[in-house]
Amino acid sequence: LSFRERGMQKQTHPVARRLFDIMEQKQTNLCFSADVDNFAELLELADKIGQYICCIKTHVDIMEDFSAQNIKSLKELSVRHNFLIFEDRKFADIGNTVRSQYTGGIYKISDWCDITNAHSLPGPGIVSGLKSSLDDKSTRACLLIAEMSSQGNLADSKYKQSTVEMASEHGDFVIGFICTSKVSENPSHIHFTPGVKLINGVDGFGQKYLTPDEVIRRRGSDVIIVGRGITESANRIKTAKEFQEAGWMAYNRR
Ligand code: UP6
Repeated sequence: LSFRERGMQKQTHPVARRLFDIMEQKQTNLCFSADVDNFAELLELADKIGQYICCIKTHVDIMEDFSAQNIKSLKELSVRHNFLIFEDRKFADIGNTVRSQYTGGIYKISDWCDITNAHSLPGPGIVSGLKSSLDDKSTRACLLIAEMSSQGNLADSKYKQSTVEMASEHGDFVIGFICTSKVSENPSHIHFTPGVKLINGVDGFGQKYLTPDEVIRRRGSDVIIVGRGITESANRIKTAKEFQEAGWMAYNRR
């Protein structure tokens, strides 16, 4: 099924539907992992490469200058260039705690991010806790971390399977997975894969890199997450376009 057809499935969550729409409209399955430490750089990148991405992924707790105003500016860019905002918070605590972490503190993540993510390790209470804080579940969504890209991670096949079951029980909030290959046969689930570069490799801390073609065409994932492949390149804009083209070509070949 194409992204468009998957967006039209009955059980597809509104946020997933929007993402499928954006991907088809802009012909991109590139999620840019904006792992920089200041908003001037993040906003400039979002503006310059916004046309090539379906989603921007943030780590709000690595920013030196977080403010509501800076988030408002990012939000404006996401509207102008039509991409979603995904806060890679990787929640991992009991439901009652993640509920406060999602809505409270200085970041108030649930106010501004379309998508966030959570480890399935604590059990389904983590999803219920996150969900319970939302007045309108149709505007916010979550990915469960079924697999990781790092060497030696502890997510085995049983863990992965249980994560998929957990997602299926919470279709009103969980729209897909962080994973290294397709884990669910449900067409409304979206698969996001980090650890992507134009050539295979590994960084100094066990991060494993695969190519867009391997991830999308061979392993059946949907969205490539690219950080340093773009941020460390000499020409970030041109490189972002290269990843967009490589990801989209792999999707078309599939
Ligand atoms: N990320 C992974 N692997 C996972 C889950 N998340 O790399 O299993 C996140 C990292 C980083 C990004 O936190 O923000 O994806 C990958 O960045 P990179 O392309 O620079 O390696």
